[in-house]
Amino acid sequence: MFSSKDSFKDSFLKRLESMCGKGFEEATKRDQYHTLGNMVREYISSKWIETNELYRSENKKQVYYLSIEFLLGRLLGQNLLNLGIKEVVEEGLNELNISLKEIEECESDPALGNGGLGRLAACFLDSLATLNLPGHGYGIRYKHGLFDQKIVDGYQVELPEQWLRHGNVWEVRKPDEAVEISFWGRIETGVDDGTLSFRHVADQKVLAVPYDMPVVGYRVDTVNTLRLWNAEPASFGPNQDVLSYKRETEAITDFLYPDDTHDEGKILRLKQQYFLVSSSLQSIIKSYKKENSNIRDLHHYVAIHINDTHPAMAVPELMRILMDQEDLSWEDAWHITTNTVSYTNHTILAEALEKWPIYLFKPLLPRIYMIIEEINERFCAELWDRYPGEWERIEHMAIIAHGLVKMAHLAIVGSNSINGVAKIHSDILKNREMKSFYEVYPTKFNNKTNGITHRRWLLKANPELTSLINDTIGEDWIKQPEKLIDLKRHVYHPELKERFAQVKRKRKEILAKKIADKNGIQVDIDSIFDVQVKRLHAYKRQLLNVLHIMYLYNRLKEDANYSIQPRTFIFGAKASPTYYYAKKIIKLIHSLAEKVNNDPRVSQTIKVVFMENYRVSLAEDIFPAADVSEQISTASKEASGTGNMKFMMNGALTVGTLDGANIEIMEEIGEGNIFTFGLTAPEVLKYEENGRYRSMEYYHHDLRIRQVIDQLTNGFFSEDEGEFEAIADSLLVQNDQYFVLRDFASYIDIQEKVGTAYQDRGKWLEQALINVAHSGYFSSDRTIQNYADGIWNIESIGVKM
Ligand code: 7GP
Repeated sequence: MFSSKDSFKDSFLKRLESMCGKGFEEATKRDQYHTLGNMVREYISSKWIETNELYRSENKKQVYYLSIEFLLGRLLGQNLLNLGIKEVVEEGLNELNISLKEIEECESDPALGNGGLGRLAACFLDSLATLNLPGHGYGIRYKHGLFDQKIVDGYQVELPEQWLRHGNVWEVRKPDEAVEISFWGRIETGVDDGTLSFRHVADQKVLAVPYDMPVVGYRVDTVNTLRLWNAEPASFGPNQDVLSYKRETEAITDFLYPDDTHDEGKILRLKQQYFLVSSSLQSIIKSYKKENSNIRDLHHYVAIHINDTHPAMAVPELMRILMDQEDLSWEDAWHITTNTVSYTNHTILAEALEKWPIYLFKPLLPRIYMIIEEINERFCAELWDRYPGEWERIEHMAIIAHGLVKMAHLAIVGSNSINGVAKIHSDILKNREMKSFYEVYPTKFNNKTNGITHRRWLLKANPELTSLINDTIGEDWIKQPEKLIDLKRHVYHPELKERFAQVKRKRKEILAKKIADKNGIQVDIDSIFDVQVKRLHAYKRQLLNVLHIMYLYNRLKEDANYSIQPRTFIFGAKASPTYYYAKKIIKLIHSLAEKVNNDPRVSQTIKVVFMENYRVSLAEDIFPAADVSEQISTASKEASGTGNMKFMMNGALTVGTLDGANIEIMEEIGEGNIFTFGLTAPEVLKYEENGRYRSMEYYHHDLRIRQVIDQLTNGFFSEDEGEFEAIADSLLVQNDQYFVLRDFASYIDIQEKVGTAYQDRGKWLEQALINVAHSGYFSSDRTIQNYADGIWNIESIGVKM
């Protein structure tokens, strides 16, 4: 089918007819997409079967990555690339006058995630398969992924996302492997051989039906599985209100919660979490039991990873299965469970820490709650032995306290490994946020610095840069990304620099065209493309970026002689639908864009662009075109960041605080190749402790600050002077929780340096190339190998066809 372009063309045309019931002439782009997708999936299936058979016959340890989010992005292009059939397909299609790129655009982004945590899970799947590691994702098949963002008059409007509307060519429904999930009801107590036994008698049963998607490794025969669960009615009993039962069950997988670092605390979310955990564990245990007779060996063959605390009920659910179904004692079940489960923390923001009220939890999941109570009692008893009389400490560490179940505590106590996602983040966990737990379990805590898959974020997103690297250092780096460092020897060669400049220019042209089409704004290719794309959050400080632009606007207006390197400020961000402040920032960016872009003189120097509906596919056009990467979170608040790595890999220079992985990026490339500014994490934490920060002082003492803050409420932007009052209040009345004003001056300074540095073109290009050369360390292949060796204890299994 894909052996040559002629055989491809042949099969494609035949398949198009048989699948769509149309001739070539009538077929739409979407028909072509479905045809090609179908052919690729079929091509994958033999490798997929082979992989599964090998995993069964080798019977080695496998890891299951449980995550409430997988932010995959489009799959057609990535699969073609990984399978090594992209060229054949592209050439064949060209001869039929079809553009592969246009076909790819028919695929809707599977946006089953919000941001960092979900995208990391997707990068990890790609690395697991590529490294031939037996590892699979388990998640939820949301009918509606993250909302589509429309901007209307500068305001964000959310539209339901519809990725399944035209079907999903990659999935295979497996009704035979469906399992039942129990909610509500009561616990039946029995006596077996003199010991008490418990059983949950459910009031509501829901069917979890798996949809499997293949995860194709790069140029290997390994095809792992992403299993996404769909909720359906289990069976209809007599006297049942059939319609409402159907509605209630299906609601479980209807939509993704559009919040990332904020905890919603709704019962539907709790149902989603248990639904994911229970279906995944039942399925994992079933397949384990097919090959293994002794359940007591489970932890030697199975590792279960929980991506943040959303799947933390894996701990009590595994206990339930081992005790209530496999008849193990508490002690044996606990030994197996804690040796099976490991946990990653993704944020220290207090508002993200999941705490479930008992009154919601206990009636919905009575047996799970009962097990958590027992885990808690035993844990507190241990603490009591260790810290006799220290009530406060024990209350503070308890899993259940003050009417709440604390999911992070459950995850820590019930797992064998707790990791942060960048050095500084893991240190903050150990020394502050989770200090008391670190004292009890010092060996459980570790760091695994995040990474990104260079296959999507370089090979797929930036083929131009990929070819240039191949021409310069050969292709070994693709399989061994750390070899990108070989580029370093060449960064001073004028020819390489010139070719890199051409690549960047071409990618800026592509993005500029998109901006012209979508926003109707003409941007200057020779200006610095200065980009901040990520979720909208106060701690990420898009506001600091905005205030800097306002300051530049004011200077340019006031001083006809003020001259700077022209810049295009590009934003992309979704705000959680209920996050009032974040939505106001989006409106502010639009108001600012209107002011700046419509000023005949200022707009010759700076422009502001907000790109609607930021998502994986759009990101693939943005990263390659960036000159400057904005990573300006309040130090200590961004656990790692991964956008920072994507920019670096595409040769953008970072303007950043010493936060998250920015620090490790700096360590890799050297202080001279990054623009850092602002408070450090210890300084921020100290302010937070001593409460000595007074934002008002900065307002009074810095005229630049006073001017821009006054402009938020004096009618400068809008007739409605109240429009941005909440933002001004956050900075002054609420004492600027994220130290925007404190870091303002140092941000302005560093941005001035950026402008000057850009004018030394030769040096800038060298620095950009140094960034690319060092980005190999931030490949998720390195991260996943660290997890495999340091946490999961799994080995690669080479599938060979
Ligand atoms: C994010 C962190 O904010 C980001 O710094 C990190 O790079 C990313 O995870 C991957 O580790 N956190 C989330 O996306 C999130 O939802 C709440 O955190 C649990």
